Amino acid sequence: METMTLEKLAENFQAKIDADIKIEPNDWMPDNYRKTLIRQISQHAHSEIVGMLPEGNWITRAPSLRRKAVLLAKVQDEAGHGLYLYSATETLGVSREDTIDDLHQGKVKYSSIFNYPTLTWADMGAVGWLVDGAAIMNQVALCRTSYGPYARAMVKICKEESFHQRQGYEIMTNLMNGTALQKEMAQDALNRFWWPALMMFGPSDAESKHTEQSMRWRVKRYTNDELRQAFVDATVPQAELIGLTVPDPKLQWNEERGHYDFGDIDWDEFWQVVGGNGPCNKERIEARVKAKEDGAWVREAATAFAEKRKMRENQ
Ligand code: FAQ
Repeated sequence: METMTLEKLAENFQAKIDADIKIEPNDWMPDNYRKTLIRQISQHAHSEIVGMLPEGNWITRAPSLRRKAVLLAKVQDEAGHGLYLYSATETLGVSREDTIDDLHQGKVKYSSIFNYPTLTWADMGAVGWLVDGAAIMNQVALCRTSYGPYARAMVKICKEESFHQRQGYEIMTNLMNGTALQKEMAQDALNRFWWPALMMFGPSDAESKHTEQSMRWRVKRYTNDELRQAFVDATVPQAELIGLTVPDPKLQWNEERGHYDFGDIDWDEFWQVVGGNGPCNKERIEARVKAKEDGAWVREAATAFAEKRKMRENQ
């Protein structure tokens, strides 16, 4: 009897998904659907927050007041994205505190891309253009994901990511209109960020362990390889337009497929970075742990004030 009921619940759940009806926090959902969402949304939240570090590194060194204001606004937007996404994770029954502790203890992942250093000002261009560009490609699809709170968070996030991509491309365009040294700096940033940006979309479809089930649940609307291809197709003409060369000798337009063919991704590098051995993994986590420790007094003061007010109200 119990099994029958569960079967019926699962059947109704899948029927809702197939009819594109959003799943909301209080609806019945299979345990693994909940677990998949907690993993994906919390990883996404951590990526937004850890992702503030490589660009935050350049706020004090921005070359003009305008560029500083733009970069500051962008980095603050990423903090906001992290907060919406932690809230969306909480609707699935986990606490924000535990989720963040898992990150600090190295138990969970965040996007591989944020483990690469930002060495020059041109990296602010490459990150905005390529990293936010890749993020949008993935996140526009997630506006139609099956879990309501995640889908709704994505709508606002995508609007902001679009501004982020534009400001990055503007930096690259300005550098490509500049001196030989500035052009060289822009090309060097593209050389270093191109392949890691392609890795953001995750392992190839053949190696991706979650894609098949996540597509059935409409958590994901496109596969990793489909989104990676769409990103390459959209980005290569942008590079060419401003005189940049994509660092891939195998890159070629394939008339028959109507897509660019591109070279092999170094998956060993990807798994090394995901496994904690990228150039900046250690310092990124240390920076997050330090930020939490440094902010402890603020949380204590806020809680003490709230408790005092409660006591006064009860008097
Ligand atoms: N890095 O079976 P799949 C941004 C993990 S936001 C690290 O294919 P799935 C904005 C994966 O989690 C960037 N780990 O997994 C910004 C799984 O882990 P498990 C973040 C990765 O979930 C810009 C395992 O490998 N965006 O950048 C990566 O079906 C500038 C097997 O992989 C999102 O998180 C990776 N690149 O597909 C902020 C979007 N790829 O189970 C600041 C939402 C895969 O072993 C500055 N997430 N893994 O623990 C997704 O769409 C999906 O989770 C994928 C992966 C597509 C990332």
